[in-house]
Amino acid sequence: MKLFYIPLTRATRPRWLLEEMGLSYELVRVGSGEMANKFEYQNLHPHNKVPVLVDDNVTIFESAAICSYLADQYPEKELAPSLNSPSRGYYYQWLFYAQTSLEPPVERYIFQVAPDLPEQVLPNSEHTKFSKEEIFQWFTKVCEPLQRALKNNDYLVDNRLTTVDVVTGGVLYWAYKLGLIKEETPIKKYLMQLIERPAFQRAHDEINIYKTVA
Ligand SMILES: N[C@@H](CCC(=O)N[C@@H](CS)C(=O)NCC(=O)O)C(=O)O
Repeated sequence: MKLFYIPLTRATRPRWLLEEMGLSYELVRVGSGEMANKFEYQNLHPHNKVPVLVDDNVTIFESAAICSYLADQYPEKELAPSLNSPSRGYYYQWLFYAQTSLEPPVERYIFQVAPDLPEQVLPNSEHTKFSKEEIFQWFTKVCEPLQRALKNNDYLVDNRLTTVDVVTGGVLYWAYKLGLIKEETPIKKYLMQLIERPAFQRAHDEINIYKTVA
């Protein structure tokens, strides 16, 4: 299995999950902005982005899709509720919430604090008109159901670690690094315990020597 990867990007999420699962995988480090020059790379990702997972004949892009695929391929790792259990509904709920509700204000905030990103990463059309304060309020509002869900629970589904915590934790880790999570809230407590996990630490160990895409 190969994971095409850039440190501290969304590619860290499937890497963290692979570490939680204890699977062996090859990390293929690609340089930011470099993929467009490697014509083979577009066969892997239509927008020349990371992550991409290549598992035998299967090539998948989209970080949350990769994570979901891995959880379903290895049910014995118990990182997703079984298909027909009621918990599966909550699992989908939080998975989609992380991608479609929680991540947008965090991404917008990155664009706000780093407006000089290269055009390929931050197209001119994406330059934000929101202030930092407006984005912070948007993020705080979006977090409300998460705060409630985590008030009396350590994890989002069945009170044990599932793939949804990796995807959500990945988004929240960005938010934390950007300074969007400061107050002592259920979300902060949840994130701090995720950060302490050895698999999280291994996935964020950027001193390994990576292969570069050929
Ligand atoms: N929704 C996609 C987003 C993929 C994406 O935007 N990847 C960024 C890193 S977080 C990337 O590859 N940027 C490098 C570049 O554009 O050169 C996912 O979750 O996989």
